[in-house]
Amino acid sequence: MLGLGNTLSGGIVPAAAAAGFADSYSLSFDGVDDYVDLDNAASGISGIEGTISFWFKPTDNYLFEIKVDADNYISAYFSSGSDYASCTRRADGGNDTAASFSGGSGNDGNWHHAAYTWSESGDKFIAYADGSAETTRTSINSWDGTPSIFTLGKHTAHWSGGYYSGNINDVSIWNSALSAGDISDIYNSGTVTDLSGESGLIGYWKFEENTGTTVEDSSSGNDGTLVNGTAFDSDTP
Ligand SMILES: [Ca+2]
Ligand SMILES: [Ca+2]
Repeated sequence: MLGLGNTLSGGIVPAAAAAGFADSYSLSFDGVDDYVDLDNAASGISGIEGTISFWFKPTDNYLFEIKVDADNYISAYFSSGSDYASCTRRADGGNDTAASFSGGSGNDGNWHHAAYTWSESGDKFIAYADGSAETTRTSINSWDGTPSIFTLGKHTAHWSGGYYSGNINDVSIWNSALSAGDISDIYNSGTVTDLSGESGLIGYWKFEENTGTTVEDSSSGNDGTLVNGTAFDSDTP
C-alpha cells in the first residue's frame, strides 16, 4: 500500500490537495521527431518485476519504450485508428500483450491514466486504464537482460518505429508490481497526486520545469532530456 503522504484508515486523502501539489505542466509531442531520453534510468529498471505509471492525452502512436534488445522490451502505443492502447512485454522473444482503453474511451479529448505492472514471480502482466485493471496476462515469458534504453514518445523495437503525438504527464517507474489498490490510489479519481517520497520509485518525472531541455527525476537523480523540440505545455489533467 502506498503512503501517498495521507493514508488514513478508511480511505485516502488526495495528497495533491493536502500537500498543495501544483501540477501545472505536461509535455507535448509533435508526432514527427519529439521524444524524451530517459536512458539514465534504464539500467535500474527490471523487466522481471516492475510498474510504469503515467498520464496521457493521446492523438496517436508510441507512448514509451524500455528496451534491452529486439527480444526484450516493454512498450506501449495508442492507436488512433482503433482507439485503444496496447502494451507489449516482449521477454526472451515471447510476447505478453495487453490492451487497455479498448472501450474506445481513450481518444475522447480528455486526460487518462495508464499503468502496466509485471511480475514473473506473481506470473502476471496487467494493463490498467484509469485506475482499474483491464487486461491480465498469465504464463508470462522470462525476461533476459538489463535495459539500456528508456524513452517516451519514441519506439524502435518492432515494426517501423514511430513517434507519439499528444501529451504525457507525471511518469513514474517502480521496482515492484504495484497492487490494484496502489494503482487506484495513484489514479486518485482523476487528479494527479504527488508521489515524491514513495518507497520503490526508480524514477519520477513531473515535467514542471517549463524551461530548458532537462527534466528532473524527483526520486533519484536520473534526469532526462527533451529531444527535437518536445515542449512543456500548460495542458494538464
Ligand atoms: Ca506535470
Ligand atoms: Ca520536433
